Amino acid sequence: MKQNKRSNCNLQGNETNLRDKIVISRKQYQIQRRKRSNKTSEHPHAFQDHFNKLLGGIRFADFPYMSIPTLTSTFVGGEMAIRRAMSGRTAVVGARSMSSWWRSVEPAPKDPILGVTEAFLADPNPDKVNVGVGAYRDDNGKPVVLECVREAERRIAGHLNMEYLPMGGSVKMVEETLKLAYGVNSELIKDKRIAAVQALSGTGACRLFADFQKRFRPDSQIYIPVPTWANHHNIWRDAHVPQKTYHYYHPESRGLDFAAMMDDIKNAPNGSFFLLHACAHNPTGVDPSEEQWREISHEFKVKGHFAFFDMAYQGFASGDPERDAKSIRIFLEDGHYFGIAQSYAKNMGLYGQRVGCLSVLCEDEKQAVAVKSQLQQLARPMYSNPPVHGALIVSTILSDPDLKKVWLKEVKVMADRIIGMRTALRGNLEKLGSPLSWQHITNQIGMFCYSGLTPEQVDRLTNEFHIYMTRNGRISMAGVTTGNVEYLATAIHEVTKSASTC
Ligand code: KET
Repeated sequence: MKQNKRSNCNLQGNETNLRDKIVISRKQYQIQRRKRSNKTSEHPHAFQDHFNKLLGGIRFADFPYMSIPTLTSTFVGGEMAIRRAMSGRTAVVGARSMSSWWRSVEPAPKDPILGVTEAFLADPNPDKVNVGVGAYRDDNGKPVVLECVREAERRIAGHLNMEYLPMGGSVKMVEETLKLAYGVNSELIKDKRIAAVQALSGTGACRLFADFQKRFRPDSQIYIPVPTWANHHNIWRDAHVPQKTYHYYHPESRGLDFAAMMDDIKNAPNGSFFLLHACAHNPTGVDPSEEQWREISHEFKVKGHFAFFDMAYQGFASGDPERDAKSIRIFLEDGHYFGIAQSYAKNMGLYGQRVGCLSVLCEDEKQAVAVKSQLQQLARPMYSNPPVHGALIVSTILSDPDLKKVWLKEVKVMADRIIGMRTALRGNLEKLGSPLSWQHITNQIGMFCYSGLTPEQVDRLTNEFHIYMTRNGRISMAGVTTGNVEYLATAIHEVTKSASTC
């Protein structure tokens, strides 16, 4: 009884407090608003400074296919949303009604890649074509489950428990994954010099590394190629690592701007972090040659730079995962310490299983143990431990020599189908009498064709022909089939025939 009385009393007290708070907060809010409006001449400046700092070395001119709002949200979106939310909060302090919690939250801009799939799915047109997301389709346009994966699933079914994996994930899967990148007989693996954890596919591996970089090299920046996979910018932005860019693609020659890239590598402060695509560069389909990789590796050595390889397409460049690891092997020969993000989304078709690996090459076993323990500590509060099923599929396939052979054959089949579609797309465009050169379609490698189509031409393809692709003109060749290649070529010809260049 006594207890009740006291709590009633408290309740009334709380209500009075709340009313007081509302009155006070309104007054404070008005005072703050007045203060803010007096400061208007100073405020935009302060914000501009902060904004510039966040943008780091980003040059607006490097991203002609992104509108200023998209560019802004890509690089500083999270930061701006938080600022907006915080300024909104001032008005509701002490007067939290259920409806006011998220009033200041505005819709996030659509993802430039996954947003394309959303738009494609919403289109009822039966002739629609999706060459947006980098996901492999068979020649009937259907998603593929590899035979090696089906066999692994048969073996796994009902035989294993669903207990948590350790924070670092499946040891067996990680071990097999390291062999793919560092070599089957790598001494580094035997000497336990590689700190490696299972990651939530390639994205998770990049993010874990970005967080690790921020925690242990808090003043560092990351150099990112222009262009790159759009999500790289989001990942390092959300990890609060300032971004710089380096030259990569040369639009006129549709090849690598090697000289400018080397200049940027030379001009970066010693000991800088660089993000490199290990093979099948996304979105350009342009990779350095072996000789160029050697030069890059040499210059990294001279400058003491750290290379972080994103290897999301091992096997998709040449059809052979071993050959596609060449860039990494060159860096190994030169004695670098680097990091790698690996993914089984594409080369094993395990997109939704989210299975990948982050590895960091260390000086010795002791350092590797320390680094791994820190990677695990970063993972623990984020997702605790990674999912088990995809890891089991991968370790089942790679630890059985016969099943591994089946996988290698299937990777080659996927890569070859894409190469065939490159020839077919180019051939169809030439047959239509396109006045433009489409040689780059067959010169480029990997999953994508960086077509040179402008954002306006892409919009026409979508609006008039129901063809969906990213606005930077990237065509996912994995979505091109013998059934849609002619239609695609006709539509591309239609939107480009009056252009002097594509
Ligand atoms: N790196 C690169 C270069 C990359 O293209 C992707 C995916 C990833 C990492 C991440 O893949 P994950 O599924 O996390 O292992 N790219 C395709 C899909 C996407 O945007 O998420 C794409 O570019 O279409």
